[in-house]
Amino acid sequence: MAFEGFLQPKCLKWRLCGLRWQVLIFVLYFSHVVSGQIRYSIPEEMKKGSVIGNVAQDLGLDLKRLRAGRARIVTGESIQYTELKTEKGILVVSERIDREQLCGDVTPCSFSFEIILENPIELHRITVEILDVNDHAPAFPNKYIHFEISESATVGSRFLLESAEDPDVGLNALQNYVLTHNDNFILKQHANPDGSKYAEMVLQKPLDREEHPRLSLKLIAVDGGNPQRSGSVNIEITVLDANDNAPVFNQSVYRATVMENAPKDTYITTVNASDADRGTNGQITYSFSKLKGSIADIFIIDEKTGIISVSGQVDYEKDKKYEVRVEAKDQGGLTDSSKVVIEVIDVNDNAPVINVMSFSSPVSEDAPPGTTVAVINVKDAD
Ligand SMILES: *[C@@H]1O[C@H](CO)[C@@H](O)[C@H](O)[C@H]1NC(C)=O
Ligand SMILES: *[C@@H]1O[C@H](CO)[C@@H](O)[C@H](O)[C@H]1NC(C)=O
Ligand SMILES: [Ca+2]
Ligand SMILES: [Ca+2]
Ligand SMILES: [Ca+2]
Ligand SMILES: [Ca+2]
Repeated sequence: MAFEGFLQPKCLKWRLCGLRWQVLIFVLYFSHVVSGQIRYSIPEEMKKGSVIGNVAQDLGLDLKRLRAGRARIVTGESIQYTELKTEKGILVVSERIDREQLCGDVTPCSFSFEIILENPIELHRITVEILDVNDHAPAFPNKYIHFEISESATVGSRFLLESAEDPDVGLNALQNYVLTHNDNFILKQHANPDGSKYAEMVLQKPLDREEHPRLSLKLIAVDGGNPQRSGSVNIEITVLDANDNAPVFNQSVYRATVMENAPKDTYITTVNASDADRGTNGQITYSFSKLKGSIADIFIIDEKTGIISVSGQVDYEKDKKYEVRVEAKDQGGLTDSSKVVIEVIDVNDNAPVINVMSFSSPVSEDAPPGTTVAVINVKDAD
């Protein structure tokens, strides 16, 4: 029996004796103390002073017995959340009860304590279950999620999204993610091994930087509480360029004229191609394609500006019309071609050439008029 130890001289220090007393009380409790169990359920965050339950009634004790037995709460917890109002026999809230702080993810959430009465000793165990209230909205860690995605990303590409946190439990916790309507992405939701949910965007239709260089979407996380709460995060997508556009000439044929003998650097025409891509993917260089030897000596094209000018001798007598193919190429190697037709305008730069075919000589001075003196062939190149 516990008394034995208590009577031995080992119990010298007061603290040790105190400990023995506790042991003694529990021994008594388990042997012949009247005991009861009550369970109450209350929502978290109730105001201080709110009634949890009528303990006197529920234990079948009258108020006199409560007073006479000096009924009080015994708890091992550092915070005493409840207070016993002996004069009314009720248990009330004495401290803020935040379920999230008290239990975190653990469900059900409860705390227990004893109500003790003396003369004779009675112990009653009270358990208070704390019901969750939907007092938290799902929240994302950041206001923005930024992605840089190439327009060449293939359909089915996945982009993991940040998860939202909702410290409530059960239906009051995060239930669902919703992505604002858009043409390119759909949302896929998954569960982590611990049951928490996360989402990813899956590319459904290829992006096109030339059409939409930026996309703004919104991811919304909702819980299942009543009323429902939600949180959102903005998803900003910068679409990175891919070289998916070839240069395009603004005309299929460029027509121009040039005076023959035009001096070097005389302007003829400008060809112009555009490329919808960005940066080097849209940077165009111009060139003549596969020129026959002589033309290469006559015309030149500026690689950057597309200006075609004279670089050699334009001679109408050799060619009255030049047809040149021009090529535009972006830095990614995509090309387009067009035709330039240059007509040469004649300038009277040739004196008639007189060829004496035959000459009958000498001519006698009395030759009759009409006598053929010479056959002359006149040619004028102009
Ligand atoms: C090329 O042509 C387009 C129209 O076809 C025009 O808007 C642009 O300014 C031109 N570029 C140059 C360099 O002349
Ligand atoms: C094409 O570009 C050239 C050079 O800039 C310009 O002179 C011409 O007018 C443009 N043609 C068309 C059809 O826009
Ligand atoms: Ca809560
Ligand atoms: Ca919630
Ligand atoms: Ca391009
Ligand atoms: Ca592009």
